[in-house]
Amino acid sequence: DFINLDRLGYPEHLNATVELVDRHVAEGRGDRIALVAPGLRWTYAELSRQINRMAHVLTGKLGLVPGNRVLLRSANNPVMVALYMAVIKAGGIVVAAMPLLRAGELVQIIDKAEIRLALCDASLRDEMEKAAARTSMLQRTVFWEGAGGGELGTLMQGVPETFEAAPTRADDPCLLGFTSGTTGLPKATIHYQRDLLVICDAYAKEILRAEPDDVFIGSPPLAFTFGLGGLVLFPFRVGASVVLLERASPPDLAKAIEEHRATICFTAPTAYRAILGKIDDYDLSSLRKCVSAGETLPAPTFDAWLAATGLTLMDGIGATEMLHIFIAAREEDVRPGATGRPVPGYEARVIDENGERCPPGTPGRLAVRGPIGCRYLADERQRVYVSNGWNITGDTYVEDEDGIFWFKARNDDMIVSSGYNIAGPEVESCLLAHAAVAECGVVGAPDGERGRIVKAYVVLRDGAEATPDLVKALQDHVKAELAPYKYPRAIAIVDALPKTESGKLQRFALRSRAEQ
Ligand code: 3SK
Repeated sequence: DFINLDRLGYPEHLNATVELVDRHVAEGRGDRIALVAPGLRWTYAELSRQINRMAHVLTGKLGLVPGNRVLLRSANNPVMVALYMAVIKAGGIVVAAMPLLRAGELVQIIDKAEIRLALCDASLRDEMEKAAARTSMLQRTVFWEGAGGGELGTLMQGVPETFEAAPTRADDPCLLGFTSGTTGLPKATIHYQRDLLVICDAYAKEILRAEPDDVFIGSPPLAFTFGLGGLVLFPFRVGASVVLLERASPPDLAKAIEEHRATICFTAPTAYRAILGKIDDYDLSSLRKCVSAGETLPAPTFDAWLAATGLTLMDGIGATEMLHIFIAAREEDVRPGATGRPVPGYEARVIDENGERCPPGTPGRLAVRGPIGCRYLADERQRVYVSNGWNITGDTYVEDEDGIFWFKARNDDMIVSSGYNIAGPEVESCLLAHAAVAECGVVGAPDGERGRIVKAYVVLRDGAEATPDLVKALQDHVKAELAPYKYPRAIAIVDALPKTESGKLQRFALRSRAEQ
């Protein structure tokens, strides 16, 4: 069944911040805790006041008008959350950039989304300033420090604590989610005010069944829509609280679960595996739900987590294009190793090359449709992603006789490692810029800890020597040019790469070599 949006009662005019934050204050829940971070606890009332002051700064001193796009860049902290909500309340469009992105990657986003205003945590100043110097598009960058200092803090002084929300419509854009695309050329996916509520009312209410007393925690960055949903929208929709971690390595995450008695955790299988390795060091007994997404969840990880904690990992697959999870496992209906069933409101099927539905048990391309679909910003790749109203996600799946969906493989050049999507060709272009590299091919290789790792096959230029120092230099080169999680953790120096007769790299041959 599709979710009938009329039945859900979304009005023609709505503002997601009003629904997610201000509603709690208006209905007498303002003193409940919304955000927890080191040394800070903001109630919904305090969060609402912060958002209002930021919205005044945005629309007054910084000249934002509805429809303007605003870049936000920070680790997961309260100011980042409040700014997200403030831009949306003011009718602007948030473009959140991962904190690890390098200047070149930021410039691509700024130019593509035509961003004139950026707000950035001062701890990420260097790459932001480098980016600003490389594009004439960006007119103004405001930095903030800690929980409200720096230039933003100065701008917020003496500003009113109430703000009338922009009269946004349910179908006004409020978010551009960037995804790197298989070639590394980023694509922006447009999401509307209503979409932010739809994912709560579909996944969070129907599958997660969160409660106001829940304490959410997790590791995905807020710039990744997995993190935005799990660590902002879902808790806010039910008036629960969220613990924000700027550093969320698996030990940090496990320690924080214990310290804050967190009840719902969002992270990727890699993190669950790493925590399992030291499970006796932590008291995780407060947890009642653990969501796993961003990469495939192997059955052994599921089994080990169940044995160690008594909890079923709730697997799910989502996409930035679809905003959040569209196939998921309910706790009471889990098949280890399977992703699950379509989230209520979504339909999924496995199709063959001609777009026909495959019989149960036959692998094919995953096609999905529902209340949210892909709308790329001015990008030809829209035609590839959406066909006959179905979103073709780029995954190979099998649907079994019971309507359960089982992941088989990605059918493009994306490498999913520790929950990050990494475009092989982007890493190739970066390596090719190094003086020692003549040719290269980059694919995913299986890895017990991270699911997959980035593996580069490199042909060296004459005169370059295959030494451990050179391998390290190549890795450092990628870390300096691209977000560090993209660097090749394995590099094989080879004499030649497999090619077609016309000289094209045969990535499938490298992929199968990497599997061995
Ligand atoms: O499965 C994913 O990678 C994903 C992407 C975007 C939003 C949510 C999820 C789980």
